[in-house]
Amino acid sequence: MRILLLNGPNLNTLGTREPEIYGTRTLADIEAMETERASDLGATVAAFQANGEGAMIGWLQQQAPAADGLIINAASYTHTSLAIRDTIIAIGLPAIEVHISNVWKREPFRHESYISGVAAGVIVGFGASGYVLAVEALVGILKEQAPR
Ligand code: CA2
Repeated sequence: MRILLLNGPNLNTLGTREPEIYGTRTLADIEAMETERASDLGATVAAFQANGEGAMIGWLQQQAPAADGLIINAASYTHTSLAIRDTIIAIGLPAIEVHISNVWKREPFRHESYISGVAAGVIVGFGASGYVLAVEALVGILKEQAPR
């Protein structure tokens, strides 16, 4: 099982500011946690972060043919990007949407997601641990799908 982990704009600066909202872990910490849990579960992780929508979409198009599932925190593009939604549909991989913060406790514009409607599930508000929960959920889905 090969899992794609895609993080969107500004998440490369995690751990440097607003720790009350986003915690103290860096993106490198998160990618390491994710890779370790995936390995326990028999999966590998290919991780990428980009600040631009085009780079995120290009990476998904390039990686998807050799992947089984996607974990995505599209950051602010969650609330704006029909293009990323269309890409998730096009690549056809089961996707788990993650948000570090509890978007439901925040501004109303964070309550809209273009991703949720095309995701297998959404994990919100558990901090960096949400990424670990996501890999567990995704591996569960992939094992269910696999022919016995
Ligand atoms: O809670 C999340 O994971 C978000 O996807 C984070 C996005 C925000 O626009 C979404 O509504 C919810 C923002 C990411 C900003 O990244 C930061 C990195 C370091 C410090 C502060 C913000």
